[in-house]
Amino acid sequence: MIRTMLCDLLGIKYPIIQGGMAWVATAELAAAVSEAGGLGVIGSGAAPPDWLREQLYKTRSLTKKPFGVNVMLLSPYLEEIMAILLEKPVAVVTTGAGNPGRYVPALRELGTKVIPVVSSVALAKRLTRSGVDAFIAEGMESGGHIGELTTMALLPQVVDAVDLPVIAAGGVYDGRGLVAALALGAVGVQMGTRFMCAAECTIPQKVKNFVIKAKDRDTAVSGVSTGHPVRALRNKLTRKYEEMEKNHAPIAEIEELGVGSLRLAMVEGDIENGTVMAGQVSAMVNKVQPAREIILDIINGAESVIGHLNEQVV
Ligand code: TUI
Repeated sequence: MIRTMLCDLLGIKYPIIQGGMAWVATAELAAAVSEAGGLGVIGSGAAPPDWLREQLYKTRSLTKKPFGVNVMLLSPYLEEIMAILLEKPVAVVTTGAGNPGRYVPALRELGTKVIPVVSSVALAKRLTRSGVDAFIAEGMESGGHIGELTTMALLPQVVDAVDLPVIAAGGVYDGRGLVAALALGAVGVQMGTRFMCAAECTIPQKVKNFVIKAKDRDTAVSGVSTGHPVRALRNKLTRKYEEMEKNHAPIAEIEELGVGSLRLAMVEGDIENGTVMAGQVSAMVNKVQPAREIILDIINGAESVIGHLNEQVV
């Protein structure tokens, strides 16, 4: 049994947080992860407020355990999304793609733990002053919107720079990843890609199969030239990005490619023309499993790794 202070901070059994993936992390997945002893997280992405209200209602009907909501700070509905989270507080709010500073006091006032995802030391340092509860240090192995540093380099730097608990994200798949994160000073992990293939995850089977089929070099980073790098599984759309970026197409034209493309993949199941955001560990995902099985595999794996570490050093 692997427990850390993160378990006490969030009221969960295992130090595992599910990534708040837009269009992927719905009530069904979040509730299943929370029921299994991790922290399930609804990914509100750029979804309208009514969608979030419905997901919150559904999650609360499926679990009485703590769960969270990820707020994507570039959402066109940001103010309305925050208003919902202030009206009916959740245990945890994670944030991505920006600085949540001005929302922190009101959320904390209601007892909501605020955990921003950071991809740089500078942002983590800036945010310590706004009163957040912990950080998720996310390396560029992750799927979706990413920074420049790898988890291996970023995580210990964030751990050294701040006095708050740090959770590792990016490149974590199993017990080995959890133990590695703990060794680098993290108190737990956040995992997205592996939970895409949870049985309870509502994305089309076609998308799950695409992740399962992926090999080590099958993700690509698009949008570096626009300042919004995104990692996704290689397909017709990422090849189009590559072509346009090579030809120095206007930034607006490149950004246009991405509009609506995440929904196209994750809801419509169009794995060629949509953006199938997924991390580098896609290659390790080889089957669909219930969320509970995923979590127990990670925890049992981590225990076994810890047990064998001493024998490994000769
Ligand atoms: O946010 C993510 N991953 C995401 S968000 C997303 S949806 C999206 N929609 C439109 C454009 C881009 C993405 C898909 N995947 N991960 C957490 C994360 N946050 N990674 C990097 C950051 C980040 C980046 C810049 C956080 C803060 C930041 O700058 C803030 C500042 O003020 O300096």
